[in-house]
Amino acid sequence: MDEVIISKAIVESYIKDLLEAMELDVAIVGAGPAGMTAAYYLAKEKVKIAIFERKLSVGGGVWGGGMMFNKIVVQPEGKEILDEFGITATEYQKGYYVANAVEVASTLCSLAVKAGARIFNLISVVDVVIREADRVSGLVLNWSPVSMANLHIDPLAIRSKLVIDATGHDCEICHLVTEKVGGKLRTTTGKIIGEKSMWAEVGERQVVENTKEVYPGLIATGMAATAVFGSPRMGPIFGGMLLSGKKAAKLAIELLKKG
Ligand code: 48H
Repeated sequence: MDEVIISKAIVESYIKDLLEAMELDVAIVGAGPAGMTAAYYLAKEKVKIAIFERKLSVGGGVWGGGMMFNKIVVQPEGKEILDEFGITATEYQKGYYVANAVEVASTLCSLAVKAGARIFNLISVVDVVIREADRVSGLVLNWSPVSMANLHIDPLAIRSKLVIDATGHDCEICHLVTEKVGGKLRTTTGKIIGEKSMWAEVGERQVVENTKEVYPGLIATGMAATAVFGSPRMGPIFGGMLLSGKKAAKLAIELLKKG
Protein backbone atom coordinates (compact mmCIF):
# COMPACT_ATOMS: atom_id res chain seq x y z
CA MET A 1 0.00 0.00 0.00
CA ASP A 2 1.28 3.45 -0.93
CA GLU A 3 0.66 6.39 1.41
CA VAL A 4 0.53 8.89 -1.42
CA ILE A 5 -2.04 6.89 -3.39
CA ILE A 6 -4.15 6.69 -0.21
CA SER A 7 -3.83 10.45 0.21
CA LYS A 8 -4.72 11.15 -3.44
CA ALA A 9 -7.75 8.86 -3.20
CA ILE A 10 -9.05 10.78 -0.20
CA VAL A 11 -8.45 14.26 -1.59
CA GLU A 12 -9.74 13.54 -5.11
CA SER A 13 -12.92 11.79 -3.99
CA TYR A 14 -13.67 14.51 -1.41
CA ILE A 15 -13.14 17.30 -3.93
CA LYS A 16 -15.39 15.49 -6.43
CA ASP A 17 -18.16 15.32 -3.81
CA LEU A 18 -17.69 18.95 -2.82
CA LEU A 19 -17.74 20.16 -6.45
CA GLU A 20 -20.96 18.22 -7.03
CA ALA A 21 -22.47 19.85 -3.93
CA MET A 22 -21.85 23.35 -5.27
CA GLU A 23 -25.10 23.36 -7.28
CA LEU A 24 -27.88 21.75 -5.28
CA ASP A 25 -31.63 21.38 -5.28
CA VAL A 26 -31.74 21.40 -1.48
CA ALA A 27 -28.98 22.31 0.98
CA ILE A 28 -29.64 21.16 4.55
CA VAL A 29 -27.86 22.86 7.43
CA GLY A 30 -27.46 20.57 10.43
CA ALA A 31 -27.26 16.78 10.69
CA GLY A 32 -29.51 16.36 13.71
CA PRO A 33 -32.57 14.08 13.60
CA ALA A 34 -34.72 16.57 11.66
CA GLY A 35 -32.05 17.34 9.06
CA MET A 36 -31.10 13.71 8.52
CA THR A 37 -34.72 12.59 8.22
CA ALA A 38 -35.34 15.33 5.64
CA ALA A 39 -32.17 14.26 3.82
CA TYR A 40 -33.28 10.62 3.71
CA TYR A 41 -36.71 11.37 2.25
CA LEU A 42 -35.28 13.82 -0.29
CA ALA A 43 -32.44 11.57 -1.40
CA LYS A 44 -34.87 8.65 -1.72
CA GLU A 45 -36.75 10.77 -4.32
CA LYS A 46 -33.44 11.47 -6.14
CA VAL A 47 -33.41 15.15 -5.18
CA LYS A 48 -29.88 16.55 -5.32
CA ILE A 49 -29.04 17.39 -1.73
CA ALA A 50 -26.22 17.78 0.75
CA ILE A 51 -26.06 18.30 4.50
CA PHE A 52 -23.51 20.65 6.05
CA GLU A 53 -22.74 19.84 9.68
CA ARG A 54 -20.53 21.94 11.92
CA LYS A 55 -19.41 19.15 14.21
CA LEU A 56 -17.19 16.12 13.70
CA SER A 57 -20.08 13.79 14.48
CA VAL A 58 -23.58 13.75 13.04
CA GLY A 59 -26.77 13.15 15.04
CA GLY A 60 -27.10 16.49 16.81
CA GLY A 61 -28.89 16.12 20.13
CA VAL A 62 -29.99 12.51 19.72
CA TRP A 63 -26.99 10.74 21.22
CA GLY A 64 -27.57 12.02 24.75
CA GLY A 65 -31.27 11.07 24.93
CA GLY A 66 -32.68 12.84 28.00
CA MET A 67 -30.08 14.22 30.40
CA MET A 68 -27.47 11.74 29.10
CA PHE A 69 -29.73 8.71 29.62
CA ASN A 70 -29.28 7.60 26.03
CA LYS A 71 -32.86 6.59 25.31
CA ILE A 72 -35.48 8.58 23.46
CA VAL A 73 -39.28 8.41 23.55
CA VAL A 74 -41.62 8.63 20.58
CA GLN A 75 -45.39 8.70 20.18
CA PRO A 76 -47.30 6.31 17.86
CA GLU A 77 -46.83 8.59 14.79
CA GLY A 78 -43.09 8.77 15.46
CA LYS A 79 -42.97 5.01 15.96
CA GLU A 80 -44.31 4.56 12.42
CA ILE A 81 -41.20 6.31 11.08
CA LEU A 82 -38.90 4.26 13.35
CA ASP A 83 -40.62 1.11 12.04
CA GLU A 84 -40.07 2.25 8.45
CA PHE A 85 -36.38 2.81 9.29
CA GLY A 86 -36.05 -0.60 10.96
CA ILE A 87 -35.24 0.96 14.35
CA THR A 88 -36.41 -1.02 17.38
CA ALA A 89 -38.87 0.80 19.65
CA THR A 90 -40.52 -0.96 22.57
CA GLU A 91 -43.80 0.03 24.18
CA TYR A 92 -43.30 1.55 27.63
CA GLN A 93 -46.99 2.14 28.20
CA LYS A 94 -49.86 2.84 25.81
CA GLY A 95 -48.81 5.64 23.41
CA TYR A 96 -45.16 5.82 24.59
CA TYR A 97 -42.34 3.95 22.86
CA VAL A 98 -38.68 3.89 23.89
CA ALA A 99 -35.76 3.61 21.45
CA ASN A 100 -32.00 3.43 21.84
CA ALA A 101 -30.59 6.90 21.03
CA VAL A 102 -27.38 5.42 19.60
CA GLU A 103 -29.34 3.16 17.25
CA VAL A 104 -31.50 6.11 16.16
CA ALA A 105 -28.55 8.41 15.40
CA SER A 106 -26.47 5.78 13.60
CA THR A 107 -29.36 4.35 11.59
CA LEU A 108 -30.63 7.77 10.47
CA CYS A 109 -27.14 8.62 9.27
CA SER A 110 -26.66 5.30 7.49
CA LEU A 111 -30.07 5.47 5.78
CA ALA A 112 -29.56 9.05 4.61
CA VAL A 113 -26.11 8.27 3.16
CA LYS A 114 -27.23 5.03 1.52
CA ALA A 115 -30.21 6.86 -0.04
CA GLY A 116 -27.71 9.23 -1.69
CA ALA A 117 -27.31 12.15 0.73
CA ARG A 118 -23.85 13.67 0.93
CA ILE A 119 -22.93 14.72 4.45
CA PHE A 120 -20.13 17.24 4.88
CA ASN A 121 -19.14 17.28 8.52
CA LEU A 122 -16.75 19.84 10.03
CA ILE A 123 -18.20 22.54 7.77
CA SER A 124 -20.08 25.50 9.26
CA VAL A 125 -22.60 27.60 7.42
CA VAL A 126 -21.56 31.16 8.19
CA ASP A 127 -23.79 33.17 5.85
CA VAL A 128 -26.46 32.91 3.17
CA VAL A 129 -26.50 34.01 -0.48
CA ILE A 130 -29.45 36.27 -1.28
CA ARG A 131 -30.61 36.93 -4.83
CA GLU A 132 -33.43 38.70 -6.65
CA ALA A 133 -36.85 38.84 -4.97
CA ASP A 134 -35.10 38.54 -1.60
CA ARG A 135 -34.73 34.82 -1.91
CA VAL A 136 -32.24 32.59 -0.14
CA SER A 137 -30.38 30.95 -2.99
CA GLY A 138 -27.23 29.58 -1.46
CA LEU A 139 -24.98 29.14 1.53
CA VAL A 140 -21.60 30.47 2.57
CA LEU A 141 -19.33 27.82 4.08
CA ASN A 142 -16.15 27.61 6.04
CA TRP A 143 -14.27 24.87 7.87
CA SER A 144 -15.46 24.72 11.48
CA PRO A 145 -11.86 24.83 12.82
CA VAL A 146 -11.40 28.21 11.10
CA SER A 147 -13.85 29.88 13.46
CA MET A 148 -12.70 27.75 16.41
CA ALA A 149 -9.13 28.95 15.89
CA ASN A 150 -10.35 32.48 15.11
CA LEU A 151 -8.46 32.50 11.80
CA HIS A 152 -9.13 35.25 9.30
CA ILE A 153 -9.89 33.07 6.26
CA ASP A 154 -12.59 33.91 3.73
CA PRO A 155 -15.35 31.39 3.09
CA LEU A 156 -16.63 29.73 -0.11
CA ALA A 157 -20.21 29.63 -1.45
CA ILE A 158 -22.61 27.08 -2.92
CA ARG A 159 -25.86 27.59 -4.84
CA SER A 160 -29.09 25.83 -3.89
CA LYS A 161 -32.69 26.16 -5.07
CA LEU A 162 -33.85 25.66 -1.47
CA VAL A 163 -32.23 25.69 1.97
CA ILE A 164 -33.47 23.83 5.03
CA ASP A 165 -32.61 25.29 8.44
CA ALA A 166 -32.17 22.20 10.62
CA THR A 167 -29.75 23.85 13.05
CA GLY A 168 -31.78 23.07 16.19
CA HIS A 169 -32.49 25.45 19.08
CA ASP A 170 -30.30 28.23 17.65
CA CYS A 171 -32.08 28.39 14.25
CA GLU A 172 -28.89 29.90 12.88
CA ILE A 173 -29.93 30.34 9.27
CA CYS A 174 -33.13 32.15 10.19
CA HIS A 175 -31.04 34.39 12.46
CA LEU A 176 -28.72 35.18 9.54
CA VAL A 177 -31.70 36.08 7.36
CA THR A 178 -33.23 38.42 9.94
CA GLU A 179 -30.01 39.98 11.19
CA LYS A 180 -27.79 40.25 8.13
CA VAL A 181 -30.39 40.43 5.37
CA GLY A 182 -32.99 42.34 7.38
CA GLY A 183 -35.50 39.76 6.11
CA LYS A 184 -39.09 39.56 7.35
CA LEU A 185 -39.92 35.99 8.31
CA ARG A 186 -43.41 34.50 7.88
CA THR A 187 -44.06 34.57 11.63
CA THR A 188 -46.61 36.73 13.44
CA THR A 189 -43.95 39.36 14.19
CA GLY A 190 -41.79 38.91 11.09
CA LYS A 191 -38.96 37.99 13.46
CA ILE A 192 -37.77 34.93 15.37
CA ILE A 193 -40.24 34.57 18.23
CA GLY A 194 -38.13 32.26 20.44
CA GLU A 195 -38.74 28.87 21.98
CA LYS A 196 -41.11 28.62 24.96
CA SER A 197 -40.92 26.48 28.12
CA MET A 198 -41.46 22.74 28.07
CA TRP A 199 -44.86 21.30 27.15
CA ALA A 200 -44.37 17.99 25.35
CA GLU A 201 -47.88 17.56 23.93
CA VAL A 202 -48.16 21.02 22.37
CA GLY A 203 -44.49 21.21 21.38
CA GLU A 204 -44.70 17.94 19.46
CA ARG A 205 -47.82 19.00 17.59
CA GLN A 206 -46.59 22.48 16.77
CA VAL A 207 -43.12 21.51 15.57
CA VAL A 208 -44.80 19.70 12.70
CA GLU A 209 -47.34 22.48 12.06
CA ASN A 210 -44.49 25.04 12.04
CA THR A 211 -42.38 23.17 9.52
CA LYS A 212 -42.87 25.74 6.76
CA GLU A 213 -41.17 27.92 4.21
CA VAL A 214 -40.33 30.70 6.63
CA TYR A 215 -38.74 32.98 4.02
CA PRO A 216 -38.57 32.57 0.24
CA GLY A 217 -36.24 29.64 -0.41
CA LEU A 218 -35.83 28.78 3.28
CA ILE A 219 -37.67 26.00 5.17
CA ALA A 220 -37.39 25.61 8.96
CA THR A 221 -37.51 22.14 10.49
CA GLY A 222 -37.06 20.52 13.92
CA MET A 223 -36.14 22.71 16.89
CA ALA A 224 -35.35 25.53 14.46
CA ALA A 225 -39.06 25.59 13.50
CA THR A 226 -40.00 25.52 17.20
CA ALA A 227 -37.73 28.46 17.98
CA VAL A 228 -38.67 30.55 14.96
CA PHE A 229 -42.42 30.25 15.49
CA GLY A 230 -42.28 30.42 19.30
CA SER A 231 -43.63 27.00 20.30
CA PRO A 232 -42.92 25.15 23.54
CA ARG A 233 -39.91 22.84 23.71
CA MET A 234 -40.86 19.20 24.14
CA GLY A 235 -37.93 17.56 25.92
CA PRO A 236 -36.51 14.19 24.89
CA ILE A 237 -39.44 13.03 22.78
CA PHE A 238 -38.07 12.88 19.25
CA GLY A 239 -41.06 11.82 17.16
CA GLY A 240 -41.73 15.46 16.29
CA MET A 241 -38.18 15.85 14.90
CA LEU A 242 -38.67 12.86 12.59
CA LEU A 243 -42.15 13.97 11.52
CA SER A 244 -40.93 17.53 10.96
CA GLY A 245 -37.99 16.31 8.85
CA LYS A 246 -40.35 14.20 6.78
CA LYS A 247 -42.69 17.17 6.28
CA ALA A 248 -39.77 19.44 5.33
CA ALA A 249 -38.77 16.95 2.61
CA LYS A 250 -42.34 16.77 1.26
CA LEU A 251 -42.63 20.56 1.25
CA ALA A 252 -39.28 20.95 -0.50
CA ILE A 253 -40.34 18.54 -3.23
CA GLU A 254 -43.61 20.50 -3.73
CA LEU A 255 -41.71 23.80 -3.91
CA LEU A 256 -39.16 22.39 -6.36
CA LYS A 257 -42.00 21.20 -8.60
CA LYS A 258 -43.55 24.70 -8.56
CA GLY A 259 -40.12 26.03 -9.67
C1 48H B 1 -23.53 23.75 10.27
C2 48H B 1 -24.80 23.63 12.19
C3 48H B 1 -24.90 25.02 12.25
C4 48H B 1 -24.25 25.78 11.23
C5 48H B 1 -25.97 24.22 13.94
O1 48H B 1 -29.80 20.26 17.60
P1 48H B 1 -30.14 19.23 16.61
O2 48H B 1 -30.24 17.83 17.09
O3 48H B 1 -31.48 19.70 15.85
P2 48H B 1 -32.89 18.97 15.49
O4 48H B 1 -33.85 20.05 15.31
O5 48H B 1 -32.68 18.00 14.41
O6 48H B 1 -33.23 18.13 16.80
C6 48H B 1 -33.43 18.77 18.01
C7 48H B 1 -33.20 17.80 19.18
O7 48H B 1 -31.87 17.30 19.14
C8 48H B 1 -33.44 18.56 20.44
O8 48H B 1 -32.55 19.33 20.80
C9 48H B 1 -34.69 18.46 21.13
C10 48H B 1 -35.76 17.54 20.68
N1 48H B 1 -34.86 19.25 22.17
C11 48H B 1 -36.06 19.39 22.93
C12 48H B 1 -35.78 20.24 24.15
O9 48H B 1 -36.77 20.50 24.88
O10 48H B 1 -34.62 20.62 24.41
O11 48H B 1 -29.06 19.27 15.44
C13 48H B 1 -28.70 20.48 14.85
C14 48H B 1 -27.35 20.29 14.17
C15 48H B 1 -26.21 20.11 15.17
O12 48H B 1 -25.50 18.93 14.85
C16 48H B 1 -25.34 21.34 14.97
O13 48H B 1 -23.96 21.09 15.12
C17 48H B 1 -25.68 21.74 13.55
O14 48H B 1 -27.07 21.47 13.43
N2 48H B 1 -25.49 23.17 13.25
N3 48H B 1 -24.14 22.98 11.23
N4 48H B 1 -23.57 25.10 10.27
N5 48H B 1 -24.28 27.12 11.21
N6 48H B 1 -25.63 25.37 13.34
